[in-house]
Amino acid sequence: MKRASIIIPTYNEEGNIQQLVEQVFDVSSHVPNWVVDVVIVDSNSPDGTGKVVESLIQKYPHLHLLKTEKEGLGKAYMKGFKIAIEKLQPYLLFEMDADLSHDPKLIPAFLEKIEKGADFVIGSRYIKGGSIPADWGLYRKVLSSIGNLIIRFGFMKLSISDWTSGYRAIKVWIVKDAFTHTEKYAGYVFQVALLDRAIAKHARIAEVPLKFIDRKSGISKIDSVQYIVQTLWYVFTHSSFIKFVIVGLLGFVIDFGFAYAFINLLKIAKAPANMLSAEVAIVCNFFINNFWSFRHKKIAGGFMAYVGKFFIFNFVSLGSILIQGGGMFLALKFLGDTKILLLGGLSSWILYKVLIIAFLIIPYSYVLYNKVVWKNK
Ligand SMILES: Nc1nc2c(ncn2[C@@H]2O[C@H](COP(=O)(O)OP(=O)(O)OP(=O)(O)O)[C@@H](O)[C@H]2O)c(=O)[nH]1
Ligand SMILES: [Mg+2]
Repeated sequence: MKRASIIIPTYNEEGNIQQLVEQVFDVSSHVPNWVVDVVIVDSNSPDGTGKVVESLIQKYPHLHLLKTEKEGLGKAYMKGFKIAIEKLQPYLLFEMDADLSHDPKLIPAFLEKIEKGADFVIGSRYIKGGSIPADWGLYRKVLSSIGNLIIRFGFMKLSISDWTSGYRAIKVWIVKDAFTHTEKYAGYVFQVALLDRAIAKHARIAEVPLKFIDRKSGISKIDSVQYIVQTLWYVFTHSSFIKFVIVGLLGFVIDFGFAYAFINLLKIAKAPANMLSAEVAIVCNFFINNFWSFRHKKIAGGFMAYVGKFFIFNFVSLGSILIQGGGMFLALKFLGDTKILLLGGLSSWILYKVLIIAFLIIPYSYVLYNKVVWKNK
């Protein structure tokens, strides 16, 4: 028999906790091969959540209560994980919200994925069969889905559809390995930090569809502004994206300078001049990206691997040049080759170039650099 510990942080969940505990033990009594414990980490909820749990402990010997200060969701999870690992010696840890948003009936689906070899299973609202509540306001829907897209794109890990879900099953070795990293994240961003760390350690990630049910009792504890700021900051500081953007900006300066010189000094026509200047910038970017932005994925395997990647890089760059040239050609043809009075008489090609780079070249390059040139193993 393997042991799983379900960690449930609570803050003012008096109206939900009894029903949740009953449901969890009902489901877990039917799973073969697993002994399931539940650890409630209650941050001294003023509404008496802790009292309810204490009374339930009489009935459920596998129910445990850890009382903590209110220091945020991440801290509550870390404390719950530590105590469970120490006292219960689990093989697997679960994260689950207390507000009945996470249906305990999914527990067997998580265990099945683990038994099939996954290390980290996510209850995902964004894969087929999963969903977010239909009655969520537009603001929350947009925030959740755009937020996830930014994280997926930032880390260029598009295969994981739900980074922020708080319903997860995680093997103990991952949590132990992540301790020193995740300890720095007290709030909700802890979830992103833990998953990021698991990926860095090559954990096998799987997802099960989760139909997220909106809470019926109690209120949300999430501080959206703090969460958004911390999550964006985490993505920027832990992914290659910010360095990639800096290198891109440098490339932009080189590109711009050369384009300007080609057009104004050498009198080359605008479209080919832009293609040429882009090529100069792209070659510079290859070296800086390899030795800085994507240093952790630096081209390995000797001289020939290097030559091969350089060849591929040039092929990818060709796409960039074609987009630049084609975009510029179309823009000049259909939008006009004039001076824009609203922008102080700026030549229109300059504006087109900025827009082409921001909205076409950056996404195109970031995806291909990650997925083709500096691909992980
Ligand atoms: N122990 C502890 N639990 C917390 C803390 N903050 C939130 N929680 C719990 O973490 C879980 C998720 O919090 P929620 O407020 O439901 O956040 P959410 O699920 O993102 O948002 P809603 O579902 O809209 O409420 C719930 O079980 C909360 O009670 C905290 O500081 N300490
Ligand atoms: Mg909730």
